[in-house]
Amino acid sequence: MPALDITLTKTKTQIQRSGGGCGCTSKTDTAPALSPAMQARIDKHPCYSEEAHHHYARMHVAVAPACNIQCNFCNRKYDCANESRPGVVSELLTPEEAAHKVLVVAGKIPQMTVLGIAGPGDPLANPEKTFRTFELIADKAPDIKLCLSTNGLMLPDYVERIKQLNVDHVTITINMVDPAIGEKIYPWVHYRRKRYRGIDGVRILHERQMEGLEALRAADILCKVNSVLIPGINDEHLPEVNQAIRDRGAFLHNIMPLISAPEHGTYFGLNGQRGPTPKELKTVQDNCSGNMKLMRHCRQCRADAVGLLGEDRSQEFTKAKFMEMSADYSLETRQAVHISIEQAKAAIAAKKQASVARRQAPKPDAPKVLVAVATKGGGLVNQHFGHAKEFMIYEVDATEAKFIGHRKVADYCQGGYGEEATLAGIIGTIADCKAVLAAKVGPCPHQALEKAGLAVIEAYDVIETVARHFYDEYVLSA
Ligand code: CLF
Ligand code: SF4
Repeated sequence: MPALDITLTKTKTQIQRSGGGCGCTSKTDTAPALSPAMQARIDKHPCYSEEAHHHYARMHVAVAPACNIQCNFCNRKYDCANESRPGVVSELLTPEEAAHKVLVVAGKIPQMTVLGIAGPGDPLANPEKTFRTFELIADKAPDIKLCLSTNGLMLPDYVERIKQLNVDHVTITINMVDPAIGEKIYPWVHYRRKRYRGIDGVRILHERQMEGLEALRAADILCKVNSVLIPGINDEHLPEVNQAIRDRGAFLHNIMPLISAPEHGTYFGLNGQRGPTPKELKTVQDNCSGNMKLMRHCRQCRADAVGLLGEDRSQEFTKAKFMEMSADYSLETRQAVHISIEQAKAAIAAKKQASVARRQAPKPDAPKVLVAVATKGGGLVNQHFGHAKEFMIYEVDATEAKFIGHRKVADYCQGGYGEEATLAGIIGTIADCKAVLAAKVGPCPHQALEKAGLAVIEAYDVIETVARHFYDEYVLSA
């Protein structure tokens, strides 16, 4: 793969000020700087490194069907909602089928660097299948990082085995550190052949999660904590969770929105429990930022997800398809691809640096603004507006352009035609932004976006460079 040619081809600035910035008052994610050794551990993990997620992919294999707890946001027909979008069903695989699938995908998508087991139930409620899968992959594809996501109930029993297998990344979903709050989330827990209902079960879960977290720290395994934000139940409690996990050495906190559509048949979905708005999510994330790294780029993947975060290539690798494909894993080819990705990353970093160096001194009252970016990955503005299924949202101010999340949308251009209602929905989703940055925007959406007060920036370049360019003109035009 050649190094990326990063060229600003066209930047059209039709900046309309529509009253101040977004009024954001977010704290910066000021986690302590990482040592080079720690940086190397996350450099190619798309979930643990925001930068890596532009370039490197992950895949999951669905080998773990059983679960040992009940979450009120989960329906057992579907994948584990702690690490997946509810309402998604994955095809179950044996460890041998899973290992074959990994080798196939590793050959076809050499930028896939991480294999995660995240369901469809809890991986540690299915320890033999989970660990057998890891063993097979470690043996045949030693450059692939192994990753595990669990509700934490059985984690203390398996940390030693996890360490032996060289699994360096473990996620625990922790939604509370107060069992009284947990009672509203977990109706029962099945532990050592006994079912515990209500607060008795939640206490066991809480103690085991804390114990597991400390055991991971003692074993020097990187731990990410996922927390599902449930408005009215744990929204005000999550800063306490954040403090507790930080005290026990968690590396990263991922606060994800509850998804509770009634058609998914979950307890919350059927009882009218709503999920948070993007603004509510950001507020809680901001309240928890400042002392540890916060993940804001999670896509709540399926238990058989394949590809870059934000793209879903799982349908290219269904069981019927991958069992017919040959496993053409090649360590040499993969290493060559990774070298060219690292070269592209270095070129992007140099461009970002140059755009910062060229900037004029910011005005003291310069606002923060949000911009919506259409990207296919690579850290670039490089996608047509009409093809975007999500927009990455960056918050830009006088000092930085910071990724703060993504918003899913229906793609506007289906079969070459754009639907007016779809366009209105997209504009509604990004209405709090001041600009759309895309490789190309058709005349019709262009007009509609400007009418809604969004500047349209057409460019093909590093995201931060385009965002900064827009911002400088936006502020200057004030
Ligand atoms: Fe998978 Fe999870 Fe490992 Fe990543 S996902 S097991 S840490 S390789 Fe990532 Fe997907 Fe979010 Fe999970 S975007 S749902 S955080
Ligand atoms: Fe469902 Fe996952 Fe909770 Fe188990 S841990 S009940 S699979 S969401």
